[in-house]
Amino acid sequence: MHPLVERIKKKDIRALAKAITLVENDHEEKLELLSDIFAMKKQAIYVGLTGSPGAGKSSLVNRLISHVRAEGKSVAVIAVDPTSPFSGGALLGDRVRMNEHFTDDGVYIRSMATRGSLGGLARTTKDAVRICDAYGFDVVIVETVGVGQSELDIMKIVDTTAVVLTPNSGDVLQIFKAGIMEIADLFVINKADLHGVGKLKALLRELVMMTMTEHHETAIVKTISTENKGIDELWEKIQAHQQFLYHTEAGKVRRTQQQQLEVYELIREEIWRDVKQFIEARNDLPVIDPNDDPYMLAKTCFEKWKREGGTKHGG
Ligand SMILES: Nc1nc2c(ncn2[C@@H]2O[C@H](COP(=O)(O)OP(=O)(O)O)[C@@H](O)[C@H]2O)c(=O)[nH]1
Ligand SMILES: [Mg+2]
Repeated sequence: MHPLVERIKKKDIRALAKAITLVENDHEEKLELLSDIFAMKKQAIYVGLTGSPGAGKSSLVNRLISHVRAEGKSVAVIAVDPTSPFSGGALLGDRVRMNEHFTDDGVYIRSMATRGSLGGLARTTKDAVRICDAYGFDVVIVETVGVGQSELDIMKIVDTTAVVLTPNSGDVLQIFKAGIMEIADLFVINKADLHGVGKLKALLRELVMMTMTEHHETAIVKTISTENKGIDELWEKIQAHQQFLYHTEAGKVRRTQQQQLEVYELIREEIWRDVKQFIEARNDLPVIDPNDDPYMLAKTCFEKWKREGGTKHGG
């Protein structure tokens, strides 16, 4: 077993932080470590909160932490910002909003940004979520700033995705265009103290009806995070969705499909790593002139790699 995993087993929080950094840096021990981590999988609930900047995600996470802690459960939060190459930036505000929980042993908060990992931010975030699960956190919350495709990728890593909207923000059209309907497991109308709540709810209800499957109806919850309202219902709906995923046949089918997709993604990452090493080991970089045909060069490289059996055999 990897030494960091041994330490995580003994509830060493510094080892948890180190393990996430190791994964972020694409360390060569990554897959071995993550495989040990996967074997330690517990029963954590994986929740994602996504939405536009300023929708109130961090405020909601802060309230959810308190709610879940009151039930005696521990919580890890991973705040992801795909727009920022560094940790910090927009996340600084999040740190302020979750400040009261920083001294609580039952709470772990970590920021992640685009820096690092070959597999991309979504991949690294999923690995970080699993590390938190292995450590023994009961709930793992991922907060992401919504920006199109990377938002969609990041949503795929949790079990239950809540899309946070606010009245009169115009986000609904965006959601419909970006294909978020298919990925949203529940909608949160935050800032329900503002005008336009009824209109937004009616619109969402229509969209939900249009895209509803026979297995699970996407819930719509109203919250006012500044007044701590609606948080209990939000938590209830999250748990109801978990119930669907883990205790129904349709939920099992969905989880199986997700796991298959993940294996394909990991294979893609491994192949890419190997092809790149193969090319670099030969100092056989494909583009010499900016006018070179990228299609033919990619094809030639890939075929050479296949013919020579990758880095292991070709050297
Ligand atoms: N009126 C109102 N403001 C809120 C509510 N929830 C959050 N806010 C405010 O919205 C701003 C952005 O909140 P934040 O949690 O940082 O949003 P995030 O960018 O989605 O994480 C802050 O000034 C919050 O105080 C709410 O329910 N009602
Ligand atoms: Mg935030």
